Amino acid sequence: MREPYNESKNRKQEQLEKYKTNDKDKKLTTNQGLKVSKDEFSLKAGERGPTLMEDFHFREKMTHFDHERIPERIVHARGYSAHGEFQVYESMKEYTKADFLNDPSKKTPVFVRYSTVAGSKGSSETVRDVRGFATKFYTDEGNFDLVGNNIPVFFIQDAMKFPDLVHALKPEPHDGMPQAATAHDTFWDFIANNQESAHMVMWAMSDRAIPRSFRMMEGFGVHTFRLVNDKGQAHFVKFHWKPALGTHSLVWDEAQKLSGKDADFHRHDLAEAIDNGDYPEFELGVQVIKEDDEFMFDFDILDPTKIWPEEDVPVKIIGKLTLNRNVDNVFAENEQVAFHPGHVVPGIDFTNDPLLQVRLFSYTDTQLIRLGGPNFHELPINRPVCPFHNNQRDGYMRQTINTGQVSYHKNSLAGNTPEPAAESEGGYTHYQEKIEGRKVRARSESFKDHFSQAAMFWNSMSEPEKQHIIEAFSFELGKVKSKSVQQQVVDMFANVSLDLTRGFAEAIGAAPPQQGGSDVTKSSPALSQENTKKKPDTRKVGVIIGDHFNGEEVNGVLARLKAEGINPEIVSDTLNARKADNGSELEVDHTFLTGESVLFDAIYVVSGGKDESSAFTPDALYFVKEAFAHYKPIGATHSGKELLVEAGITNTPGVVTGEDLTTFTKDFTAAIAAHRHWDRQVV
Ligand code: HDD
Repeated sequence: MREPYNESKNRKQEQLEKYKTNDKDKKLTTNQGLKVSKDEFSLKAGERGPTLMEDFHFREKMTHFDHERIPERIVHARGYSAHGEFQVYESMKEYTKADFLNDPSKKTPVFVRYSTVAGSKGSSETVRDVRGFATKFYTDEGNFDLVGNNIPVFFIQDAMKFPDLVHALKPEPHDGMPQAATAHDTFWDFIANNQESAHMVMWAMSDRAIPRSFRMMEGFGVHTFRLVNDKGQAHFVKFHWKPALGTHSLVWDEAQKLSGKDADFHRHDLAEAIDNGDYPEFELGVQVIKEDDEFMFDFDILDPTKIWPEEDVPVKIIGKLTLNRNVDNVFAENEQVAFHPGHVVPGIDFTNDPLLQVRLFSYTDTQLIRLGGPNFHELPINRPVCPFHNNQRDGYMRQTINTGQVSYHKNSLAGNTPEPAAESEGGYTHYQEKIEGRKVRARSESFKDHFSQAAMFWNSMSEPEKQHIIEAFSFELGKVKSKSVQQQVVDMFANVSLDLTRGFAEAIGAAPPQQGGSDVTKSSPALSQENTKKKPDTRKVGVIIGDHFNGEEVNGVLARLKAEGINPEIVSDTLNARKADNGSELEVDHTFLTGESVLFDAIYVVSGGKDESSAFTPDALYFVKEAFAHYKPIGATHSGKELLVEAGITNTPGVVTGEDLTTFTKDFTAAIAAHRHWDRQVV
């Protein structure tokens, strides 16, 4: 466990403190501060009589309750957040004048909200979907929001189509189904008829769309932004978040089961990690392209359906984000936070990416309805940590009391203040890009190749990853009812790969494509999760145990696993502590009923019965078989080995058995670090 985080150092935390209140040990009052004498009964005309209008206490309580809900976000409704801080490793002055990227000694407070896109606020978290990764940097020059996703491209190129995309992917309007899923007709009809989506769909059908944890996924700003330095020189930039723990995923069967076993799986994981002091870390990376090199690529760098392959444009790692504090109140922070890609600071500017351009309109607009008016910037979570002054006034729920006579510019009565700041004083100036052209509604010719990078993505996958993509298409299109839509999708993705489409056409009863395929042979190794970091840190191991276990050995293994940063949790058929042969005891964390195998990264089987001598419980057998089928590492000692035999699990990759404490733990830790063992035969 690390040093506890010191809140007093963080300016945003100091600011939020002022708004916090705690009702414990206080007298109950109305919102007018009146102490109330009873809170259980309404005021009645007689004990058995009707409730009276006069009962202001009842009316206030009920009216407030009736108005507790606000509209959920139209997309990204289901989300969870944490506080933290960001620090740049070295000054980025050469590229940007953004103060928080110039000073390596400066810690900038941040608030990050992770989300799914399609589902409602109460939907499950392990569904197949894009994940939002939105970061608010509370800089000394104002808030900078990096409103990204865990997938580096987008479904469409022009935000004009965004309402259509979202209508197609949300539950179908006539029956309101399915929830939080794209496995239905309208989504795939949209895809087949808007083929710029091909690249993004490849990512969405890959393991990236079922992340193991918010802590184990990459983040991307998606658009091409501009960095501008203090000499006014600009570079094109793409932003990346790289997770310290690597990029890892669930398997589909596991993700679906988790939806039922723990619909809060990802928020549990995030909150628990922070509570344990296992602070999630992400490094910020930038890909930078000189202005003069804008047209050097075989794609348009402003097209949001394209990546800049990391092998061609390396990602320069420039700083670290650490999440070190859970939210205190989910509504006040997670729900009321308002992100906006247009919240920028001097040194960061936009490009003409048509998706970004319209996002710059949409986000303020949506907060007006969602948060109820134009003063949402005054909500504690949204306030900048630097002062803000202007002539905006009034509106619903205004909290600031602006004193003085003047609320207009220019003026003489207040000495023409608040006054605009010169660029040298930090005044934001837009990059003076030269623009020429005719007014048209059109897609740029340079945006018309929809399949080359989709094919590159496919080429970059390992064999297991390719198989998972085929299975994802088979599942999603298997749920589609329209034969025509199914066939259109097969024909569309024949432009990406014939192997891919032949892989799922049969499963969905469509005609395999006779022609198509792609000439693209290029691959980008950075796209495969096989090549990610593999570490055992913070992995959860379910330890299956009964009484009379070998105390010395098991305690030794557990201590060694913990020393590797692994978190073992004990699972048995009762929550009573289990007794070892040497008299020691282990507290039990879960029963087989409450601690399913899908909640763990790996299983350590010590014994599978009530004690070493009794028969294995069916629950223990199921537990181990299920973990095996999800390619998880399994370690066994003593009678645990017999359980593996009974479960039909032999000596296959990722299965570690042994009695020598040191060797067993070393091999098991390596198996855990590997995440999943795809080379295992699962029948
Ligand atoms: Fe968006 C929310 C990310 C395209 C319109 N978007 C939202 C959130 C994330 C993204 C992470 C949740 C923020 C939070 O946690 O509160 N959106 C993206 C990315 C996109 C993208 C990476 C493509 C590169 N979005 C996009 C377009 C539009 C929108 C093209 C419309 C023109 N997005 C919205 C929105 C939301 C939103 C409707 C819903 C809630 C909110 O803004 O605050 O305005």
